[in-house]
Amino acid sequence: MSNTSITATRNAEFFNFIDGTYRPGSSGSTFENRCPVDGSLVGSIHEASAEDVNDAVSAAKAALDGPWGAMTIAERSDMLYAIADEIDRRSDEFLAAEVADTGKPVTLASHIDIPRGAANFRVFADAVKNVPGEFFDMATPDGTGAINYALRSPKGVIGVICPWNLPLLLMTWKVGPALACGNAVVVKPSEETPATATLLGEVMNTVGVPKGVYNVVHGFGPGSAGEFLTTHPDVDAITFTGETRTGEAIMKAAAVGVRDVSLEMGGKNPAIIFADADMDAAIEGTMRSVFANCGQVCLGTERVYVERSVFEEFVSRLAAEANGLKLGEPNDTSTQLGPLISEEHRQKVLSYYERAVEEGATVVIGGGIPAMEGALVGGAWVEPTIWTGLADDASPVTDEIFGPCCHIRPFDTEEEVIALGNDTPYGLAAAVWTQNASRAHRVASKLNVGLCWVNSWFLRDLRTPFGGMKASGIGREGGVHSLEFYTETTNVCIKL
Ligand code: NAD
Ligand code: 6OD
Repeated sequence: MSNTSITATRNAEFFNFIDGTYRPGSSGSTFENRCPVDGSLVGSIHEASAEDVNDAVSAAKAALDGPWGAMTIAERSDMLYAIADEIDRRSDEFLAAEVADTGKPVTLASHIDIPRGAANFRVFADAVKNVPGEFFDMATPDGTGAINYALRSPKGVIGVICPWNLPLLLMTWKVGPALACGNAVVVKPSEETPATATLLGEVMNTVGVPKGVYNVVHGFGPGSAGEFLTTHPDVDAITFTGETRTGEAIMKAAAVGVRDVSLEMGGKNPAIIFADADMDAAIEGTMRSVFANCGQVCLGTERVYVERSVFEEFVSRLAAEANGLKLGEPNDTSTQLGPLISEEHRQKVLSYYERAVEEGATVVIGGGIPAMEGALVGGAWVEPTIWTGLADDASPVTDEIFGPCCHIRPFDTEEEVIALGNDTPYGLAAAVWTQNASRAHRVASKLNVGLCWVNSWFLRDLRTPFGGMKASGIGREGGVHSLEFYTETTNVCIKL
């Protein structure tokens, strides 16, 4: 059963990857992985028991004392480049695996998910080599002085808990910097999307990453691998991406033993369109921010505020574009919109489609289940949907839905729209569309968000701080911010 190669498309078996070896869960428990395009079976996932998670954590701990812990930064950095190159070399397999798990169009996954999987290793390989150290020369009363310098060391074993919406991208966003800093990781992928994390184990073995440095345990959250990992006393820090509710549970678990957390969580992100915006660009950008990945992007827009003088024009243009979106098979390169991740998530999104009507929305487009054909009838499809006319406290305007939908509301003044934008428990991202640079700066500086795009959306420089305020998260990752989270610092003070 060891070192079993997975076939990423059908009848696959998704094993745990522990100490460099693929293995089933010790309890023998498995669960199904279904493709949301048509509900077909992708394969069977081997659930890790508490004992398996313990083995993974022990393997990670041992790796820190082995050859991995002895490597120089330059050697580790070279190894991260080798991982990235191998992902690129096997990008077709990663693409097939991601598409089978998520149903997202290949045109999206081949441009975003898979290349970013590789880039996340390269950027942190570079960062760790180039980050300067801290040094302070100090005077002392006896006149001889002292010098201070800060040493960085890995934090240890990092628990990496991942969601399903951008599985490889978001997992490597954590694993890349964690390994660059010399840590060992135990990854718990989402139960919906086991494939790319599992496949990455083969890459690690191919390029010679020492065993135990990268481990994968499969399962669910409470009472399963997620909880076993986050409550394990030998996990030194936990990095999490997912729902705010889950992040709260993980933060409680991390309090025992006072372990550090990095939490990237939900959002209810506004897009603000001023009348002086380049309207073509605003429509194109808002189409992406609302509908990309079928609305399942934490940074995506679900609240659109449009200056009153261009409100009607914006609504009708966005509706026309959204009506033209082509839903279909992921491998068809003309497909623009895939299904939601699962039937369970579809029920959640559809419940908001119903509530929007009950709470008084005008349904501009969509609002239901599209008429799919053939096998696709069994998939988790929903219509792209636009509403107007809801009150600011209506549930589709306040709750994160995570589907291909948005509410559009007119506004009159800059002050009003800043207040509307901030009227949410979340604080992840915003998009502001205006050609007035002073206004752009003023508004961006007053929105309580971790990321504010002006005249763009999801334009990413991986050296910049990424994360959310308020209920959207704790901490920032990206560039040196990741290095801060994944290392401990020791100040050495030498009296001269
Ligand atoms: P989720 O919180 O349901 O699950 C995420 C992971 O946590 C899964 O692996 C799950 O098994 C695990 N988990 C669940 N309960 C747990 C527990 N008690 N202990 C340990 N692990 C547990 O999130 P999801 O549905 O997979 O992803 C969608 C959510 O993720 C949305 O809210 C979205 O906004 C958010 N998200 C945020 C970002 C960001 O960068 N801020 C990025 C992507 C997704
Ligand atoms: O681009 C990234 O680094 C990142 N973490 C994106 C998150 C997208 C959320 O769905």
